[in-house]
Formats: sequence, structure tokens, C-alpha cells
Amino acid sequence: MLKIWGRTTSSNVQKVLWCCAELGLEYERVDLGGPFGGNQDPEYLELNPNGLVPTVKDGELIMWESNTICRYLCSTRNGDRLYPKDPSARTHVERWMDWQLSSLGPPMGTLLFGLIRTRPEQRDHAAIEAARRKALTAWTIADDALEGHAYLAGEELSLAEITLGTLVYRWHAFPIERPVLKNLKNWFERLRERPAFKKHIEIPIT
Ligand SMILES: N[C@@H](CCC(=O)N[C@@H](CS)C(=O)NCC(=O)O)C(=O)O
Repeated sequence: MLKIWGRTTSSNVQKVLWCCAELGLEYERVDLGGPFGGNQDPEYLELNPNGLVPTVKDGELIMWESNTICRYLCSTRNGDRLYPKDPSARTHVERWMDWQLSSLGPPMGTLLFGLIRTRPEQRDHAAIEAARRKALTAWTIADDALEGHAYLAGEELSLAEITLGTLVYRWHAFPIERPVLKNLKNWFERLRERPAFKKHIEIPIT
């Protein structure tokens, strides 16, 4: 049985939980990080020297980095539909996974910390606005890519969605100015129809 360390409110844990749900996998999960703490304990740092969540154990194998974990789960548990074997199909999925880490993750992280984890009187409004603009530029790229397509990497749900799902939910939930991006909104609504998205992603943001 897989073992997952990480609180369910972490966007990176949520990717793994959604991936497990789409693949029909069972797991044992331990609350860790955030209000639960424990992520700087020596025993945990032995597993994951970053002191971050998630960490996953499969037999003797210990994994960290959520996108890597999702790729591993698909590769070992019949997940070709989420993570295709064909190299050209795969690259369409992987570029969005890398793009999540490099382009969209940083400004969305600034919005999370600025708007949700910082008291109103202590907010850095200039940094929040700069992050909002950067995120909007990135989301516009996704909106353009979704023109005429149901999903980012083709006509089926893939790891591209699983790694971006929490962020599109947060983008629509944050109290910010948000020009309408029609394709993005339709894609978000499509994801919202999935029971696993409702269960693991659409939960209070903390
Ligand atoms: N690149 C890592 C980032 C992991 C990460 O930043 N995790 C955050 C939660 S989203 C964390 O552990 N924060 C400390 C905490 O929750 O206490 C991944 O994708 O797994």
C-alpha cells in the first residue's frame, strides 16, 4: 500500500491525491506540514531533506516532488491515459507540468501568501498586483491553448490538468480582478464535474 505524508490543504499533496483517485489507488495518508508540523523532524528529513510535503513511499522507494510522484504513479499503475507513453503525446503533457512549476507556480504562490496567509494590514499590495499580472499572462497562454480543445494536452484529462487543477481553482477563488478567460473558465467547469476534483481540490484554501 502506498503511504503519503502531507496535509490535504497543500496544493502539491492535492495533485498526488487527485492522481491516486483517477487511478483508483488506495493509500495510507499521514497529516504533516502546515498546522500539523512534523516536517522539520529528523525522521521526516531523512525521508525528504527539503522538509516539504508530499513524500510518498512505495515499498522501499521513497519519493518527493509532486510532479515526479504523479509521473511515477501513472508509469507503474496503468496510467497511460493520464501520462501517455508515446513521446510526442507525452511531451504535450510534460510541458504543462514544467510550465506549472516554472511559470505559473511562483506568481500563484505569491497570491496565496499575500492574500490568504497575510493579514490585510500587512499585505504588500504592489507584490500582489505584480503577481496577479504575471499569473494572468500565464493563464492567458493556457486560455489560448484551450481554444477548440477540451483539455490542455488533447481531448482527454491528463497530468497536465492534475498538476494545474488546484491553481485554476485558486485563481477563480482569490479576491482579485480577473478578466474573463472563456476557455479557461469552461475548462475549470469541466474539471469541477469530476468527483475527485470536488473531493481533493475544491476545499477551503488555507
Ligand atoms: N516542488 C515541491 C514543492 C513542495 C512544497 O512546496 N510543499 C509545501 C506545501 S504546498 C510545503 O511542504 N510547505 C510546508 C508546510 O506545508 O509546512 C513539490 O512539488 O512537491
